[in-house]
Amino acid sequence: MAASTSAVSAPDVERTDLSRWRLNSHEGGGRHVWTYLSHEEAQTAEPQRDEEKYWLGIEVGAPSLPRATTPLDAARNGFAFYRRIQARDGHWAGDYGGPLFLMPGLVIGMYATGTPIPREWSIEMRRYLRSKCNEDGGWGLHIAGGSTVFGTATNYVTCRILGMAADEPVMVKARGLLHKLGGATGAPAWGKLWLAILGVYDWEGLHPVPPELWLLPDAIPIHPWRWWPHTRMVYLPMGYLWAKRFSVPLNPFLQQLREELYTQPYDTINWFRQRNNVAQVDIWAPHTRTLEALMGVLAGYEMLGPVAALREAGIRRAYEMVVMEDENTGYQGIGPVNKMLNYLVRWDVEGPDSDVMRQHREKLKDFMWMGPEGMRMTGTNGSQLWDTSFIAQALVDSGLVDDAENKAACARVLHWLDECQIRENPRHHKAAYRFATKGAWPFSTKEQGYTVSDCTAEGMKAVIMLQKDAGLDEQISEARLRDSVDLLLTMQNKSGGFASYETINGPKILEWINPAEVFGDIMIEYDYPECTTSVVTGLLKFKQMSDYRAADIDRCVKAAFKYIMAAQRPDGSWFGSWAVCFTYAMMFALESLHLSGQSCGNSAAVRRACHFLLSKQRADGGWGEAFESCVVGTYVQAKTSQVVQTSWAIIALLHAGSEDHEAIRRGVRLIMSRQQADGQWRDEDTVGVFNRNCSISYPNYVHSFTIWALGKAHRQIKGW
Ligand code: LAN
Repeated sequence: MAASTSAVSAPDVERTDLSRWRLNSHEGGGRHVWTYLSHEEAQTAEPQRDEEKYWLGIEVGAPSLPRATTPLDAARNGFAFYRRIQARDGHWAGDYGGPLFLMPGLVIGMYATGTPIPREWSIEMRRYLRSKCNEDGGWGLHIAGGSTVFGTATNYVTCRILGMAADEPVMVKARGLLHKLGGATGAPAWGKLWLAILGVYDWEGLHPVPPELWLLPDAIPIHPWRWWPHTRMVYLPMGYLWAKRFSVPLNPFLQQLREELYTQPYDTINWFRQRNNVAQVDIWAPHTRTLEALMGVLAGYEMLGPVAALREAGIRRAYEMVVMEDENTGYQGIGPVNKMLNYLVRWDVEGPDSDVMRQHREKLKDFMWMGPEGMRMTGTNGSQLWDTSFIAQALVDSGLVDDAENKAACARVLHWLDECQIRENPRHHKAAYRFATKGAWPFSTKEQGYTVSDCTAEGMKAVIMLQKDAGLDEQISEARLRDSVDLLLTMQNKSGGFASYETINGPKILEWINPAEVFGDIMIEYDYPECTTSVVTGLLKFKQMSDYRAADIDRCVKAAFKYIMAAQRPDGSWFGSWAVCFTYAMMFALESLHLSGQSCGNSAAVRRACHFLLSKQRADGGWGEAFESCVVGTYVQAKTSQVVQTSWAIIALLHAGSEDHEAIRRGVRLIMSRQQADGQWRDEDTVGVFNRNCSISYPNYVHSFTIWALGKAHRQIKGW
């Protein structure tokens, strides 16, 4: 399970000088670009700011604060530290790493297109990969996961491209494990894809991804526009690359890799038979009979020879859609996977010296995060809006917004939220099957530009709380908030629930043809309790300040509550999809029930929820839930209590109006006991998750939710 970190401190591992890294997040808009100064530049450059030091793991040297005796004092100390690491433009930056299947796409994509990899990146990516290698020598799908063929095969070739020799002990061990797992032939589809692009896996070993799918009439229930945006945006460029059988031409290095990756000579592998060969350790969502039957039909079509005109039209259509996606997202893509696949498509068509590739190259930087153990590729270009809107709400809810020393920080937050709101629909809107964006807040930056239901709601809540509740000078007019409300009201599903990026547009049976064996529930959108709750609370917050569309809001909220109640499990819990796990979802669900007037005093559902949460409290007063909860679907205790989950549980119990104040106090005491003298809390276990099976880091949660829980507890419970 646990990744070994021994390599980080090994003296012989090459590393850069951490004091020469700078984070240029001052350009506005929240863009993150880490740059490495030359020796000369470092002599005259501004000294590193606390923000940079903090994220690089260099001691910030913040002074010790007077010991907190009440939760509010502890929250105050917490923010005294946290505001030191606020970005100059007002948001909070952070490491959004965790998945280990992203950097291979970057490195293979750069290699395939001859894009030079900066030396400092290469050194630090190697250091990162060494540090995330499991004890058995392999890599997992993510930093908290056991070794898989996907993780090991793709990160193995990544290390090799980055210059690590085949006979280095780390490589020898990784190769040994890979062979023990059956070799790279058993990589899941997305692993096969990257290896095929590199020219070290035969395209014959991949199931077809015909771009002709994009030529189907929109009304067909399986048309890709109906898929979850991440999935359709990954399969779009994949279709192009598959149809073209895009591969790096064979060279002696790749020849050598072909020898290293398999347990038998490359030329003797029966590639066609590998299509359904996926190593057992990798499988989360096994192929269904329906998928295999469909793939059989597609394989037959390929054997007969596809209709050339159709194939050409499919390729052209996929390319046009890739162009629209690039232009809609400032060359970021919706995420790092389609970013790199689009990168290859555009290079293939437009060539390396085009303006398009110049822009694409520039935006590679947005996904590269430098941290204490090296450089990683992140799950999106950051989590800027998400983190900033939580701390904004925490500051208002706790009253810390009124402290004189926090005024400037709060004003900067509001200014950033103002800049981050998306004011127009996408440039290519209907043509690119994009959901409307006017009035939205995104998850990361305005430039990335995708609407997310809960991000829009949390962004809107943060603005209303800062402007109305805390009385900061208005930056965002009511008209602009009305745009957000209009947008949210169009995002509701028939069930009453809300999904992530858009409404549910496809049938559930699409999941039967989920071809990505490593992730579950990725084919279509689903209702999520977390997203639904955020939207409900956002709309109700808005209703407190305006009559605009009050009847529509009421109708929407009523239907949403029906969904939230129906999603509660008999044991009183809610299952969370975007962080670990029940504790997270319960915080959201109980917030919305609170707003509907339900509390322990008058609602059996809320009492059941509290009972569930209280039954999970640990002897030390804290809560700690393991990542495995998301995978197995039942509550699994972590090894130790975690401050973030303890904060979520406290916030949930406070929303519920739990009368067990002693339980809340014990939780509060645990959080306070873990606070450092300078006010900060140290990072603990990874709490983010996606697609049921992959962990992702939210290192800002340890600041925002602790401050929030302490401030809220102080306000709601008397006699500290
Ligand atoms: C995210 C991160 C944020 C998350 C919340 C806002 C928390 C959630 O409530 C809605 C869904 C959303 C926006 C979300 C969706 C999936 C993402 C984008 C991620 C978990 C971050 C990384 C992940 C993305 C799919 C990673 C790339 C992998 C692929 C399978 C393409």
